[in-house]
Amino acid sequence: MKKINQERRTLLKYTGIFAAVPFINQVLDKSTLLAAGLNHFTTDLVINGEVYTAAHWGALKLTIKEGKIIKSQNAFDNLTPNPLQNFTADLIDGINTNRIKAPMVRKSYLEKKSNHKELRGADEWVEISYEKAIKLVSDEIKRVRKQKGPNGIYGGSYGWKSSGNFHNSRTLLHRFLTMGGGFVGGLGDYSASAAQVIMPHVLGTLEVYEQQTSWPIVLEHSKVVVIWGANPMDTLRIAWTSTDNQGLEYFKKLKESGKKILCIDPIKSNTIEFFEDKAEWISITPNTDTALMLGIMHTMLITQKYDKNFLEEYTEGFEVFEKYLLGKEDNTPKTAKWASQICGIPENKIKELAKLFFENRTMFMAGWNMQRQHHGEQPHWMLVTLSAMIGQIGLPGGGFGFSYHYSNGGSPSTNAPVIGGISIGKVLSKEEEKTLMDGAELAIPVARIADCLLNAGKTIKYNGREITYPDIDLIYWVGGNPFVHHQDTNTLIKAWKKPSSVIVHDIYWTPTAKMADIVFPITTPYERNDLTMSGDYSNLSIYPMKQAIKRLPKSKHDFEVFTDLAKACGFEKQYTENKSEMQWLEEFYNTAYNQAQKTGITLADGNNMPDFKTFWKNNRPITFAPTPEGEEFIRYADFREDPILNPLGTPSGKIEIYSKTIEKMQYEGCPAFPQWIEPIEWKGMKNPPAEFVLVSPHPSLRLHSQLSNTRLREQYAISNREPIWINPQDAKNKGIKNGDIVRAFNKRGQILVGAVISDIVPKGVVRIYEGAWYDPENPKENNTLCKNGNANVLTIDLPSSELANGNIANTAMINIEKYKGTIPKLTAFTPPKGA
Ligand SMILES: Nc1nc2c(c(=O)[nH]1)N[C@H]1C(S)=C(S)[C@@H](COP(=O)(O)OP(=O)(O)OC[C@H]3O[C@@H](n4cnc5c(=O)[nH]c(N)nc54)[C@H](O)[C@@H]3O)O[C@H]1N2
Ligand SMILES: Nc1nc2c(c(=O)[nH]1)N[C@H]1C(S)=C(S)[C@@H](COP(=O)(O)OP(=O)(O)OC[C@H]3O[C@@H](n4cnc5c(=O)[nH]c(N)nc54)[C@H](O)[C@@H]3O)O[C@H]1N2
Ligand SMILES: [Mo]
Repeated sequence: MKKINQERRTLLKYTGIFAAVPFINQVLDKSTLLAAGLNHFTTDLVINGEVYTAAHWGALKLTIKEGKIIKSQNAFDNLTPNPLQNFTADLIDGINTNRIKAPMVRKSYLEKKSNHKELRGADEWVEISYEKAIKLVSDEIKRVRKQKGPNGIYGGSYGWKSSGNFHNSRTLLHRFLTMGGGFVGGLGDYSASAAQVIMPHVLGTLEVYEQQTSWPIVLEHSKVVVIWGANPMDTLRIAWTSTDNQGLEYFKKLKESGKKILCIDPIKSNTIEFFEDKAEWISITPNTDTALMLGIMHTMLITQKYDKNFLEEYTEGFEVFEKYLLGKEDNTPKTAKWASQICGIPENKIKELAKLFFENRTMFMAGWNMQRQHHGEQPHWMLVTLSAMIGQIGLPGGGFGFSYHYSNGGSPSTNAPVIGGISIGKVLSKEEEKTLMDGAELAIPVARIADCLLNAGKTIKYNGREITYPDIDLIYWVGGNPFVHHQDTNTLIKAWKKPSSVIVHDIYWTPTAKMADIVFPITTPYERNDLTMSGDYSNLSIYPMKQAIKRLPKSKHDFEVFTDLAKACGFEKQYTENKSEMQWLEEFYNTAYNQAQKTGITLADGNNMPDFKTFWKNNRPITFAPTPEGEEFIRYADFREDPILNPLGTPSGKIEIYSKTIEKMQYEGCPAFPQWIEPIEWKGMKNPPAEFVLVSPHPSLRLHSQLSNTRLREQYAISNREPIWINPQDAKNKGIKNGDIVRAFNKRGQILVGAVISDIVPKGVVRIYEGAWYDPENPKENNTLCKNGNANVLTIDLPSSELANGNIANTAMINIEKYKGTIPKLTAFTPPKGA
């Protein structure tokens, strides 16, 4: 444990030795001053020197020359390189300078043409003045509110936006829409919806967004580490706040630890490549993990190698599950052989795993891809059940963890004080507040957006209750890219044409911006001041995000746009609280600072936390030390020690292998205990609708669609398209060669991709990363070809089940063929006509 503190100190020593940065006083141009009328503050822009800022991909040191970013690197020189960190300069312009440069409106919308909705995504754009844009938007919001109430406005606005506790675009939108009288929001997320709804029934917590058994404990005690459907060496390049790299450093230690490491993944991911001969790759048929787990559990049961005491003392309902395992009712014992036929892993291997897991301290580190699937509620529930049979939950280095691959889960917690952030505020009018209280279900599951737009008034089931879709007439989206992230793009296009108005803020002409009616040009995070913490679970550091460069002349911060809209709607003062950007930041910082003063918490180097002025002037991350409790944290240790005194938050207080709550719901898609349920499309189905299973995991060289418009693209694009990985034998059968342009298609749509022939994908499976910008060949045509290769044109827009209504991006089958048509010019990164 001491070792880690030492390392932290070294890390700090490095930050300490950077040369002082020359600060040059510079008054910004008028456009950077707040619309709120607080125009006295000036800030310093470095013209030549270094500026520290941060992004989801970590703390950044930017080198500035004559007011331009010429270099971008990790702020901590001693950490594993993260390729996402070096392309900040490209983000200022984007490929083809695809920044939105001015407020713009779609021509037929501006002209109020009766067919204007049909032309979304296929129209010309017109620049308008900022004042006119504010008037157009505020008038339209007032109209919709008057006619439809808060139910007429969809502000769910799902998305990853940028880091920063102030310029937090989604929250800023919610603040504006809440104060104005409410809106329809989004429930859950695209990341872990299925798991985060099932887990509270099973364990009483979300599980996916919680601190894991600490890494030092894993490194000391686990004998076997199973990386189950996770690709941490890629997914830990980013964090929801900003990454501090700790996860990558720990996986490097795991590689050198000599432990038995297994990776269960259909594809030989970059993580598996990273482990080289230190890990064993077990390739599984996509969408069949629950079957594999059942095969392992059946083996444990019949060989009597499982922990009966644990099941008795700490779980509920194993007896029902046991009958299912043995096939008492369905006549199908879930034997290793049965599992093998479904999941493609040899029977003997399955038996071997059962023994290995039971006889050794085993930690399952599961990712989330397998719950972004049809019946995605089952795999994590099943893995908890498997862990319960093994009986190591709550022991050092045993059990399961659902967040080692995400935002540095397991990196030991500090007791750092936490900085504040912009809040969504309150509904201002009492009357509106009352309507909001009455209409208790003002949110829809995020991934049901297209279904909701297409079926106003339809009632769906959701986690034991019902939700009636509102009649949405206005969509307001900031900080997200639904025309990249949502499943079945062609259905989304139809749905998107329903409402009267679509308003989007973005930095770039993304496919979503192109599908809007009105767009506002937003600043990049490098053109504004902000603050963020790192270590979503550990609260390790506070990063300053200092403005690095002057902003584009007509661009605005989201905050400024909403301030002016609030002004037009009569609640500017409440929106801004009369505070400027720097005043907000000071307040957020002081929330932590005052706490540090009170409790005496110091930085990792023993120094006191600096006051805001000093912190801002120093322009360096500050780091706190993990606590001994943080380093020794074992998830569920207290429950294990005394399940009566420390019960779980489930109805029984125990781990619910059988849930009476779910039983009462009577859902077809989610029975009362975890099961193998055939997904709607998969390799082993009777009459597959297509030849190949499509796996669309998260991209190693982007964050979803973010960073697509940088030169990182040169490292992965094939013939200027998104790559598709194809097994050599499949490629041979189809006459496809490396670098060929391939048409991938199914009944939902068609895309062009560039072939990478490689045996990292098994036969019958192809991989296309999520996140390619949708680029329709002929936007006026239904089911037109996406020229850039957005996987979601091919995915299915169905809910995981009635329970969670999570997306099922990773359950889909497609066909592929060598593309023989004329190769269309890529326009994904070209601004639309008129812009
Ligand atoms: N097929 C498939 N699809 C998937 C997934 C999958 O596994 N497979 N995964 C899903 C998951 S888990 C997720 S989380 C989603 C991600 O989907 P998104 O979160 O929508 O993806 P991003 O590309 O991060 O979109 C962020 C957008 O915000 C913009 N932006 C950045 N900063 C600002 C700002 O300050 N202001 C404003 N106004 N805009 C800003 C960016 O330019 C970008 O357009 O995708 C989902 N889709
Ligand atoms: N670089 C980078 N990092 C990211 C993101 C990003 O876009 N880029 N996105 C972030 C976000 S928002 C999220 S939600 C997380 C996502 O985290 P995850 O959902 O865990 O990530 P994925 O890449 O979707 O999938 C992880 C692994 O599961 C494998 N897999 C696919 N299907 C199956 C299956 O049926 N069974 C098994 N056992 N394995 C399967 C994939 O091949 C992949 O290697 O990542 C985060 N980190
Ligand atoms: Mo996500």
